[in-house]
Parts: sequence; structure tokens; C-alpha cells
Amino acid sequence: MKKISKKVLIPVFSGLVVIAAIAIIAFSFTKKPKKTQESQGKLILGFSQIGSESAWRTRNTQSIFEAAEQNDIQIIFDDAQQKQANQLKAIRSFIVYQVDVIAFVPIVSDGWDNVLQEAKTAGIPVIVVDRQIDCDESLYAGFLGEDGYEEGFAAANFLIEKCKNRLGPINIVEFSGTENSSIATLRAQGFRSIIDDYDKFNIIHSEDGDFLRSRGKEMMDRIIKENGGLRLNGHTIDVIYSHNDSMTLGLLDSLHNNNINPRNTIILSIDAEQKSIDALVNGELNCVVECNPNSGPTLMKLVKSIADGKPIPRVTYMLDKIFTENDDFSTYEPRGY
Ligand code: GYE
Repeated sequence: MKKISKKVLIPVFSGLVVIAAIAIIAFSFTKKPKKTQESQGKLILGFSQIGSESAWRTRNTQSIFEAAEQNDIQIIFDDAQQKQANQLKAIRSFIVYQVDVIAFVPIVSDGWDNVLQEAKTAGIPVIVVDRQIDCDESLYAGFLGEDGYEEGFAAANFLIEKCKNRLGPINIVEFSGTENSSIATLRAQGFRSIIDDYDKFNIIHSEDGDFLRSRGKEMMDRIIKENGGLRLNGHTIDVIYSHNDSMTLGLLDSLHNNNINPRNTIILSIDAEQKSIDALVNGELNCVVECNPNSGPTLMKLVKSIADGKPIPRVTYMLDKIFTENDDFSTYEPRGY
């Protein structure tokens, strides 16, 4: 067989190498999608929850686990026991673990910039759930949760209507949620956005009960003990505005223990867990604004979108209802929490 000169061989061979290289590159772009866990198995979501301070919180956690299972998403879950330091630690462990998406419920509004910058640098998208944060919006993909301002506004709206034929002064005591949490701030602002327009309403006291039943009872016990009844510094307490059902159930415990009839006072609450709806039906509460804890399914939709590189809305609000003493109670469905 005739020997092929080098002059011919080399250009032919290098030509083949170039063609092979182009083919490999082309193949890598067309066939292999962005490397996610999904292609190698399940999407992994790192989820930092505040704790289990209320029936609402427990249902929120359940909803997230249920939806993850239904969507075949693996969750690395952390219960922060009500401490921001634990949440920061958990989020950093999610970064080390290289989860696909991080979602967290910020116990308070600030102090998240650094850890979110670290997640961004690691290329891990973050969804803020339930409560909002004060930080550079480019550090997280979006927010999913309730509109706390609207909830406070709805409670005030009910009160305005209920008291439309009543002369002042109408004294209000507020049992507020965790200090510096967006939800407590927004529920307070939404409520005052209307109440402050009416001179007959006076918020004579506001105190942080940390969304806990025990604190709700403690605060009411102290007020009753120090004032010899449902009074404060010589003023009657006409209205109690409580930022969540746990604190409301706690103050009802105190009123019962002190033989004070809750029906003589207007009581407004937020969350709508079963026990508070039962108290409403029983005439002990006047208005309960729902805060929908079942955000799991929507969260998983957002997680999947992000993992597929699709943008998500900046803000996704959960829909809430309002339950009042004027309702036809026979239409009520079980609350599930
Ligand atoms: O109202 C309360 C929980 O962040 C909306 O936190 C949530 C609140 C909810 O402790 O029950």
C-alpha cells in the first residue's frame, strides 16, 4: 500500500480533531441541561423555620412537608427554636451542602444581608417565606406569605363598623407579636391606618406577647391583678386587638380564671385556628382574620420555577378570609389547625 506523505496526513488528522472537538462541544450544549440535583435525583430545598410557637406555625410546617412530598422535593429542615442565630447557622449549612434552593421564615426583619450575600455568591437562590425582610432585594428571588398590613386593616374595618353608633372614648389594648418581626409591624400599621382617623378610638396600651399563648395569659393576668379587673390606669378596656390566636387563647384563659366574661369586651384576633373559631362561635370573640398557613403547594411551585432558572414574582400573597360574629356559623368548614 502506497505510503501517505506527512504533508497530507497532518492537515487531514488535525481537521478530524477539530471536527470531533466541535461535535463534542455541540453535544454538550444541546443534550446536558443545567446540572441540578433533579437530573441526578431530587431537587433539594433547605428550609429554615422559626419554631413551633403556635398552631398556625405547626400547620405551616406540615403544609410545607406535605407539598414537598407531593412534588418529590427533598427538604433539609431546620427548626430555629425562635432564634435568629440558629437560622443564620442553618442557612450557612444549606450553602455548604449546596442545596438547590433555600427558603426561610425570617423571625425578625433585619440582619440577613451577609448570609444572603453568601448564598448569592454560592449561586443558591433564596425565597423569603411568611415574614418579610429589610434588605437589598437583589439578595433574594421573591417573597411568599401573607399581607400583614391587610390583616390589620381588616380587623380595624370590622371594629369601625361594629362601633359606628357608639360614642367614644373606646379604649383599645393591643397584644402585639414578636418585636421587629415584619408581621407585627404590618398588623399594627394596617390597624392604625384606619383607627387613627377616628378620635373616639384610643390605643391605650400595646405590648409584645411574642405570639405565645403563655405570654397572652401572663399579660392579661398582670393587667387584671394590677388594675383590679379589665381596666388599665383607670380606663375601661373596651377592645382587645391581638396579633395572633395563641395570645388570644391565652388572654381568654386569664379572663376565665378571673371570672371575667369576655362577651363584655370586643376581642379581635388573627390566624383563625380552630380553637379561636370555636371561641367566636361561642360568642367570646367578635372577629377573627384568617392568616392562611397552607403555603406549601405555592412554595413548591416557586422552588421548581427557580430551579428551572425561571423568574418568580417579587411578591406572592396568600389569600385570607375574615370570620365575624355576623356570619352564618353553619357554613364554617373545619380549619385543620
Ligand atoms: O400569625 C402567628 C405565628 O408569621 C404569620 O407567626 C406568622 C405569625 C402567625 O406565630 O401565629
